[in-house]
Amino acid sequence: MSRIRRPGLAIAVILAGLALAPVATATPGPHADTGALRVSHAWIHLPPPGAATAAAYLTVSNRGRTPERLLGAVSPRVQAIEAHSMSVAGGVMRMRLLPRGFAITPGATLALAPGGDHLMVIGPRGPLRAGERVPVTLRFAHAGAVKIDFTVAADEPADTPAMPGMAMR
Ligand SMILES: [Cu+2]
Repeated sequence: MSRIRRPGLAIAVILAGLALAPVATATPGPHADTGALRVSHAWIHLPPPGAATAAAYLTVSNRGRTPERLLGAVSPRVQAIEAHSMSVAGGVMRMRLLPRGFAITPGATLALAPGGDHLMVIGPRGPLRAGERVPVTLRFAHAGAVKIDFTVAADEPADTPAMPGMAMR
C-alpha cells in the first residue's frame, strides 16, 4: 500500500509548487535579485533622435547588512554608463559625475527617477528604440556585477514607485 501512496504524495507536492509559481512571477518588468540586493524598474528615457546621451533610472533595495554602492554600469549597447547627480542652482539644472556612485545603506532603497540623480547612458551604438531591452551589467562595490535589462521608454513605466529621486528608508 505504501508504494501506491508515495507517488500520490509526490504529485501533491508538485501541485503545491505550481500553485505558488504565479505569485513568484507576478512582479512586473525585469528585475534582478542577489539576495542582499533587489534591482527593479530599470528603464532608459527614450532620447530625441541623434542624441548622444540618455538618462536611465532604476530602483535598488539593500536588504542586506552591508553598506553598498552602485558605482556605475556597462553595456555592449553603449559606450559608457556613469552615475550622475542632478542639482538645481539659480534655476539652472546641473549634472555631475559621481566617481564613487550612489550609496545604499542597509535597509535603504535607492530610487532614481526623472528630475533627479540618474545613470547617464553615453554614446549609444545606433539609435535607442522605444520598447527595446538594453542588457546592462551594474557594478556594485560589494555585490559586484549584477545583470539586468533596461527597457527603453518615452515615459516612466506604470509600475515605477511613486516616490521619485531619493534614497528612502
Ligand atoms: Cu547626466
